[in-house]
Amino acid sequence: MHRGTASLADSVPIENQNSESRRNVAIIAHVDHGKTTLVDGLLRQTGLFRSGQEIAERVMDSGDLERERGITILSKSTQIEYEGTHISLVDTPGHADFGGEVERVLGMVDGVLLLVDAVEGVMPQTRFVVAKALEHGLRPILVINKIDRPEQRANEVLDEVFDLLVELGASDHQLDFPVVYASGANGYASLEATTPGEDLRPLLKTLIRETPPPPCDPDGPLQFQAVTLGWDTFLGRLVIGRVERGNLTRGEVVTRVTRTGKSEPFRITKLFGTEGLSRIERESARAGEIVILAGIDSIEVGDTICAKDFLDPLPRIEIDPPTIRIAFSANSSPFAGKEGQFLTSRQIGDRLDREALSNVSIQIEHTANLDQFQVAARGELQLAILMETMRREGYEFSVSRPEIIEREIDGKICEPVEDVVAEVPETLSGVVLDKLSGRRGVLKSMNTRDSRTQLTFVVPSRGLFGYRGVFLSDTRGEGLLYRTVRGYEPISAPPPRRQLGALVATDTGQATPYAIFNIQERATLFVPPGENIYKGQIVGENSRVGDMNVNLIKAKKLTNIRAAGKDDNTLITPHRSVTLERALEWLEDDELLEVTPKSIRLRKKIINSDRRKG
Ligand SMILES: Nc1nc2c(ncn2[C@@H]2O[C@H](COP(=O)(O)OP(=O)(O)OP(=O)(O)O)[C@@H](O)[C@H]2O)c(=O)[nH]1
Ligand SMILES: [Mg+2]
Repeated sequence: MHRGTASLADSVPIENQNSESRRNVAIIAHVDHGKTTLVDGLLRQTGLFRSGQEIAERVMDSGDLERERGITILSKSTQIEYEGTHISLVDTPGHADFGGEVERVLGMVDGVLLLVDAVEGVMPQTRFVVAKALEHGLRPILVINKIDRPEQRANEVLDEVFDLLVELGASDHQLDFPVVYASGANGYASLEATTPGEDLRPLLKTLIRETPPPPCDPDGPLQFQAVTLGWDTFLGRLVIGRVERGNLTRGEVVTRVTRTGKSEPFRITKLFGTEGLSRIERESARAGEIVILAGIDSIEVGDTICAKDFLDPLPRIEIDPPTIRIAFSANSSPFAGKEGQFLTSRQIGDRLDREALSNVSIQIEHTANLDQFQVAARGELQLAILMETMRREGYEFSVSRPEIIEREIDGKICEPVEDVVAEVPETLSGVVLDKLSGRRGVLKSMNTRDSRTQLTFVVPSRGLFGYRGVFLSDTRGEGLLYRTVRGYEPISAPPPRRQLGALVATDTGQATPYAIFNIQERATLFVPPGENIYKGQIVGENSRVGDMNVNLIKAKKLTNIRAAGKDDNTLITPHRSVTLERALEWLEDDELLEVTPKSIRLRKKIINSDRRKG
């Protein structure tokens, strides 16, 4: 099974190494600052891509949705070897909704590479990941990345990071962090901002020198915490984590300790380490190593695996609570059951429960209504990814409008508030300022460089509901918007409502070009001509306040009306297709989002227009 390269073939078997020659490091940063690309560079540098081997970009982004969207969703680890030191690298997501993925892996590393883009500098999620690293007592190695960019401003970025650490209460030791300047994409690093390096060795050397080896007691009784769960068709459930104490041996009987303190013995049937992109079978692993084991199906992230005669569970993994909640139920639309494979509430509930076992930042509440499940998460994107994953697996369901989760702090009801950074062409800064101020945003700073303006705000999560769509259209796709939950503050005002009404179909049938043509001046359509629609379905957005009922299947003889793209004589405006993220932001309380493997439709909860008010 060994698929390593020459440099690895000569090395000492991993089993025989002591913890001095081992480092466990997580790579953390704001979204897009280059974490996954840097891992490619490090794999290449240490020879784990064989020469001539065709490798995809960003190999750690191995999930389908990660590849399609070009973002990291799950934390994943790989191992490289450099001059006799084995380094486990944990790549983490930078998007705020997946912050729980960063939190859950920090317990198994002894150092972090904090990447900061040499142009963008400190961003909201930089602050979040630094705060979490400091809480874990870690001292970051600052990697000012993308130093190849001509507009780089490494010196200012270094000051920004220093100020951030001071603000977050870092210790003197943490403030004395090492700095490396790098270009992950070009595969070089340097200790000087002004001299580009030749390769990534300066970074590897700094990493090995500045990261402590894992604390390690190989002779004590076994302790191993499940940090990630995976699945393999042949092996079943895979459990990934770090051996905190003692040894793990294949074939050994060990005990799992659950959240409630219950214990369950099982036999370790397989044990693996990772080398580059391959899984390497192992006989044993010792304290300090990150490994994968099989042999137990029912396990939850945070459970400890202990020696069978010495139960000593580690503290559960603590992460920030979810901020939004949504209700999942079986699809009850007139088109229900036509496109999905798993339809019943029971199937949906089981699938959601399974998600919560492996995804620490998702919580499922079964409600008094047996057909409805409240799913709590860290943001709309996280929910959209869960929904997309389920529909690809064949599930069909409906969801309600997300709601913000309030918390009581010191007797006061509080709501989450977020750090928001909008980066837009200078001429558009006014409209962003107006709209966010109108949503209870407080402007913190505003800087213009090279005719791009960066505005930073603190805004309640509630106020941001539905804002992304508004921002995209206000900035015509030329703006960037980042948000990260910062904390909780007492509630100050009710949430804003959607400004524009829904266009609701009064009849079931096929949407006709004629009917669409007649309404398109007054609404933005969500469906193209020819689409099957049902009574009560939301087929567009009204251009005004208030809902509008419309007969979209009305036919009349077609003379000059043709579908878009067929002819110069285009009369039908292309429709705006419904995406999961935009739909979640758009929904109102009396509406539902219907999700099937083939379709995403919006509808009114009450199908009959005469029974709906307004
Ligand atoms: N100029 C330049 N661009 C880079 C560099 N490294 C990465 N990029 C680009 O930055 C973008 C994001 O890179 P990723 O490696 O996916 O960033 P990430 O931090 O893993 O992103 P998330 O996991 O989604 O948070 C891609 O378009 C890369 O091509 C670099 O060293 N220089
Ligand atoms: Mg990534």
